[in-house]
Amino acid sequence: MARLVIVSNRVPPPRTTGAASAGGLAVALQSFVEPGTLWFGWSGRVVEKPSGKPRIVDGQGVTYATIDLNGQDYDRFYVGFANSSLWPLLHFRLGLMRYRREDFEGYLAVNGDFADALLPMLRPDDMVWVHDYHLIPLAAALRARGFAGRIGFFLHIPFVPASVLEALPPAYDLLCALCAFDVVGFQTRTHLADFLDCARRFTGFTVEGDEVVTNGRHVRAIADPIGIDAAGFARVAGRAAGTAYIKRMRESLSGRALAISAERLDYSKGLPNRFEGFARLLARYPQQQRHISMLQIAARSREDVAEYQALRRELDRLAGDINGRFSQFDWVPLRYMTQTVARTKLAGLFRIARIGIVTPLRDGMNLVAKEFVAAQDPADPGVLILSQFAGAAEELTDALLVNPYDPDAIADAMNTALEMPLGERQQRHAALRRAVFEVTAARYCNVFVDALKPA
Ligand code: GDG
Repeated sequence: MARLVIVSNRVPPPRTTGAASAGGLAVALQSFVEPGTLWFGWSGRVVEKPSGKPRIVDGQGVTYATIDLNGQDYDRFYVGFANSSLWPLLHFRLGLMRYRREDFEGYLAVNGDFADALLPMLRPDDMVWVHDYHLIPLAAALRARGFAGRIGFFLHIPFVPASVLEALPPAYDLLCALCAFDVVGFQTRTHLADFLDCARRFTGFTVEGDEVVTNGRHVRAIADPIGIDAAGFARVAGRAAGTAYIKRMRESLSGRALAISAERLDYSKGLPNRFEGFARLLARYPQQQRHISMLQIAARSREDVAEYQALRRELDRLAGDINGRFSQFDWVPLRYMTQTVARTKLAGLFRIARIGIVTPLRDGMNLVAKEFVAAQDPADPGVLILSQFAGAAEELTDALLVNPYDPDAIADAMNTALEMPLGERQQRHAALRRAVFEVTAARYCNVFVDALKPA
């Protein structure tokens, strides 16, 4: 059987269990990789003179190979084009997009370095599965160096309509680069349709059904929503609920309902609006004061990007405002942490929460929404409040769907969730649970790999 080669910007530490890793990609793939798989990417290290030779570590039969970056590459490729141009653009935030030609050149150069380091490790019949927006030019770079095997790409974040994409100066180059893959995968049908429309408009290639035809080659585009190991997460959550950590949490709540949010501290996640929504709940529904405690876990992320530093300052201020305004001497409404929490503890916290609040302004999928659902006790489940602009909203239609730009809508949904009778909570949760147990991480991987297999 053909070997699977996974390429992603960051490579997780070999087979960790329960370690704090606040990224959706690693979480979904870690459980799927089989012995024999090669996983290649950046080590996360910045050094003065990278050797260009991969460092190889074996973890339960999986080979992890990583290379280092130098400071200039890190600035241009990672901080620059990937996280200051593509990330905001593909989350519909043109006002935050910063583009510099040298950043794009650095992005192409690092993709070339990835291809140089990976190529000697590849066998002709390998299936290469490339992940996410950092590595869009990798197929073209591998092809230019003579690799003729199958290469697929999955975009974890949203794809945008042509009227948004056209703001990016190298939009044409990126679309051509995407068309160098054999399979291109997206989280939702909406992202897929936007990609096909952009390919048609920007490149002049023809589109036939869900395929782009480029000089006789066919690029197949698929929608393949990512999921979680739902049964595994439910088990971990159930077990965690009995631990001393969760017992301490329950004691600290003194019978109050817990509302929980957890994510990377990122401007796509809609944190300021959510904080304002919570403040409006307390102001407009004063009867809920003292009956609710909100826990926001916002794991620090991309601290070298200026927008993330600004967001952190804004959240510090908003959290202080809310607690200054509403706290009583024996009740603090908002608990705000920027450290990561171990995965098992997080699962236990989800389990005992009465409300899960997931309100990104845009999100490719959002796995936290799915984890929250899986973690609930079906007999007495919590309520999920979910942004209509998360990819997950296409599947999780029985959540309380809100427009995350409207803090009053968030406040109303929180009040509805607090007042929701048990029967309705159970009904909604049963439907959500079916969806989360159907579209799992394993299904996501199998669908992609099946599409990538040679015909
Ligand atoms: C990208 C796309 C897409 C969060 N805080 C902690 C922690 N987490 C874990 C969550 C979840 C993962 O990190 C986050 O996944 P998301 O999907 O919610 O978000 P992104 O990191 O932005 O991921 C996203 C995803 O890729 C997969 O395709 O869904 O749309 O943006 O598993 O539980 N984990 C621990 N401590 C924390 O404090 N241990």
